[in-house]
Amino acid sequence: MSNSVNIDSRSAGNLSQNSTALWSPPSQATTSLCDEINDKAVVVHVFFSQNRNLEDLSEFQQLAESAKVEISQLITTARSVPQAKYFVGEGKAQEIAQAVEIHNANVVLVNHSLTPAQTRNLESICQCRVVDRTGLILDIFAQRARSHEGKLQVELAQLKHLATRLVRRKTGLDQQKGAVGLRGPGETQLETDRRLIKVRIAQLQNRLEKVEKQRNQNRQTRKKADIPTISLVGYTNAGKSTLFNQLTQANVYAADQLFATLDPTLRRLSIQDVGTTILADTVGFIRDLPHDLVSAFKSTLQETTEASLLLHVIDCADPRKLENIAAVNEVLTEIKANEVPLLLIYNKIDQLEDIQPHIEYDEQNKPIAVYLSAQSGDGINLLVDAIRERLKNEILHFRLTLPSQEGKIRHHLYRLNCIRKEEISEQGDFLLEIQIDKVEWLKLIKQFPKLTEK
Ligand SMILES: Nc1nc2c(ncn2[C@@H]2O[C@H](COP(=O)(O)OP(=O)(O)OP(=O)(O)O)[C@@H](O)[C@H]2O)c(=O)[nH]1
Ligand SMILES: [Mg+2]
Repeated sequence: MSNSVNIDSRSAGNLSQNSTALWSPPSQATTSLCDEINDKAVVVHVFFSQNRNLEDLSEFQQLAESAKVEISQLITTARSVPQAKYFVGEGKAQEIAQAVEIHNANVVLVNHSLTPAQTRNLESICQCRVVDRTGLILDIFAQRARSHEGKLQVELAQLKHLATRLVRRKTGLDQQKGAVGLRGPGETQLETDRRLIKVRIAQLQNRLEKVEKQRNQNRQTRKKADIPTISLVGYTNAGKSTLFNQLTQANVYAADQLFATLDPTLRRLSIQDVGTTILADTVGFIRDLPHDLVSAFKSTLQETTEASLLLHVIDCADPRKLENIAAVNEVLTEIKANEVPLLLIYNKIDQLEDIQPHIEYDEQNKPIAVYLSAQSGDGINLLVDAIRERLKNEILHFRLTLPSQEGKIRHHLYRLNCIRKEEISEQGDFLLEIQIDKVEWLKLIKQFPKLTEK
């Protein structure tokens, strides 16, 4: 049993054998052997347009290095569309297989999404594991997961990915399928694997729900105490953790590798005129972030969706700056955080000539972007000013009608000292004139969803 699952799970793209041991306890399920073993890889990239995007390739090399893989050879090719059998052409597939043999490599990394069949075909011609881009990203996450919750989330994402790739193999018992009817022995094996994966997925979801409850409770407590959360988001390696350390004098891990941060870290940050806030450092995003990962990380990403302000950190020295911004916006939309107020942080200005730290304002004089260097600290004071303005300055004025039975909400509004005038209608409703900080209002809406019905 474990044999067949292990073979298939390799095609799910896990480099580390341990992380594919489906039935081991969760504490070990995502530990990776890669800390000790250096996989030797042949890296494959296909250019699909005339204009060869070398940055995309170098990012993939960075991903491989971040997974602690040694690159033995890089093979590139150009095609107009993927080939059905191997993704690359037959001749190229043979060239890859030869490179594997020459370098004695034990894995082929392909910078694209492969179908299960393409993975299998390449594996059989190369006689080694084949891992696609999604598999590589999942593997890095497996190596980085430290917290209990992080490990559960990564294992869940791996299993969901695996579940979609668990397909019948061309060899062995499966071939008998036709001969013995629909439920041949091979099919039964496959069904068993599927069932076991389903059971494990349900178990993981159950455990995650419990951890999630605790996280929600903590967030509720912060909400009750009216503490706004500021969440750092951005492309991986943009400098979020470096900025987090600068702002909070913390010492979280920041490094020139992709996905250095996985578990969110929260610290108090005191801002004049705003009071105590919570700053959250979170996992970085990347182009084509596997959907299974986004959904598995839903609860940690919630720090982001429920923040009062997002700081979108951008490496402005990266030639793909605009594409990176678009990729981050895409994930923000996917996790429904695209309507949270946002401040753009153009980081690493020390790497560009002629840019001084400064704040950019919109027509209403609202700060929308800050240019700074998280590493040198230049412009950090401007960032604090901009955060203050963004969290302080948006005052809303409006009228609100509350039915008489909503005394609790009225009481709350009085406590916030935001009722400027009050009348009672003939029906006994409260007619209120409200003046309130936008951040406070957003928090109130979350606490009393009824308010949005008004
Ligand atoms: N030159 C320069 N380098 C910086 C600056 N800020 C961060 N870095 C470097 O960029 C690299 C990535 O920094 P991190 O803070 O780990 O980036 P991150 O966004 O947290 O990355 P992940 O956690 O991997 O998503 C590190 O090598 C930092 O030293 C900066 O202002 N200037
Ligand atoms: Mg980080």
